[in-house]
Amino acid sequence: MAERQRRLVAVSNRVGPLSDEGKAGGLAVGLSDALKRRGGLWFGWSGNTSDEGTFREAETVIQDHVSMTTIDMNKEELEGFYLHYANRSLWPLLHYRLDLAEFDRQSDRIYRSVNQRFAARLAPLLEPDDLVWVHDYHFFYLGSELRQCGFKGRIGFFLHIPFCAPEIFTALPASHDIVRAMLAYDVVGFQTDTDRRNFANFCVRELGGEKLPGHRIRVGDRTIVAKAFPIGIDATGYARFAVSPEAGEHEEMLRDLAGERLQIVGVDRMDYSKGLVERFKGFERLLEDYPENRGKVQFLQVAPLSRSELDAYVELRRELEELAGHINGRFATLDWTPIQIMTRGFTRRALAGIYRAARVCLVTPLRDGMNLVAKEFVAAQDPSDPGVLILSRFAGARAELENDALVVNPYSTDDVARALQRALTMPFDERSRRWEGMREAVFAGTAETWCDNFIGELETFDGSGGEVAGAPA
Ligand code: ADQ
Repeated sequence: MAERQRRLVAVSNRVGPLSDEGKAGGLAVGLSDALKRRGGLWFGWSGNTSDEGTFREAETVIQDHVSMTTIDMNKEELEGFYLHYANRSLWPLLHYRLDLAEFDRQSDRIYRSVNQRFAARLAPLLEPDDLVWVHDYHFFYLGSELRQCGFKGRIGFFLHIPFCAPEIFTALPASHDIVRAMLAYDVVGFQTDTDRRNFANFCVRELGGEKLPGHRIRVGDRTIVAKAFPIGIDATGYARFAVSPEAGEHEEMLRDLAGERLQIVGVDRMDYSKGLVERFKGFERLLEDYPENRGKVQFLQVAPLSRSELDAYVELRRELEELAGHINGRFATLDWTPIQIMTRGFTRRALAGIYRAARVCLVTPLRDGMNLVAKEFVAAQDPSDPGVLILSRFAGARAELENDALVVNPYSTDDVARALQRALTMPFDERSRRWEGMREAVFAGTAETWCDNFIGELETFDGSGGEVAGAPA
């Protein structure tokens, strides 16, 4: 198909790595596979600050048919755009944490201007028939800014994190401007149908729009597609990682360490959205309410530090370390440490080995767009001894895995403890049956199908693409 040859241009805050070995975040894992397959341009921030900031000359690295072009930010841009607006206003708000969200007009102004600067730098690199795919909450205004620069081609947007209920989103002073700007995209993708519905309801209730058949929304003279595209992993590749020598070494190390004990693992960036405090309390409740587990289980939480510049994250680390100390102090014996927390990164292969050594994986975020750890855990399991997934009802992954994971309310310590007990005592046949069900889902909805579905929707879009949407006031 000739249309398949259109160039893909991806835009995201962090670019790369394309390598399997990288300590990649969720977004990079999905996107790099698509770009490598199609070839294209990946545009974003260099990760560096310089005095010239977004005006400094771009750098381009070409690897595996992908050009990775990045620009700097200056200190003021980085602070206002990334640390403040993206991470202190949008991230907590969209994860339903209005209590942690801070709003100020200075960072709002800088966020808009960085979006405008990125669009101005990207626009000259675009061909009219490029498919531009913008990622995540850092770049809500980028599409509308590209339209202002005169780009009339297709632009899609995918939100990796939740889109909260309109009742919460309206607390953001710029909520109307942001959603109006999102209407400049042709296709807007969400992780789940709940997120899509929240967005559609905002358009209807706040902007007087209407829902049309075929996942379309009309606001004024703009009609766009808003649809759920649940992100997946490279399931086959991941299953291969899990049997690599490096994974084997890590699996063995953990099994040796555990001995006869059953291993519970959690793997999350250290972020308040991941429900780590509640999870630790759930584990403590397990040891309280089901004392037969004392000395028989051990819990490893891998939690690489993220955003350590922000107070909320420093506070979280302190609280977790204290809590782990408290649990160990209360239950440890000379030869048993119940809970261990590790803040270092692992390669994807090493992590796959850790998943494989686990009898139970705890994925209990208070909110999560999707949560790829849940899917990686499933893909990494040994069919002859598969582990059990305990999954939060508030993770996007629930939609695909709820039949066979043990679904919990992460706020309920009792619920988490009960699910842990059930998982630890689950007979092999049930473990195996549940794992087969989840495996099927993880192999059906992969990173590849996610990309193909989104790009397919963007390619076939026949709405009023190219018009300038209501520019933000
Ligand atoms: P994240 O919030 O980063 O992603 P998640 O989807 O779980 O959450 O992805 C984390 C990734 O980091 C996984 O691929 C995991 O293997 C990796 N990782 C975690 N700890 C690691 C460690 N110690 N060493 C190396 N790698 C580690 C955001 C959204 C999610 C959404 C993704 C993708 O918050 O909801 O699922 O984007 O869209």
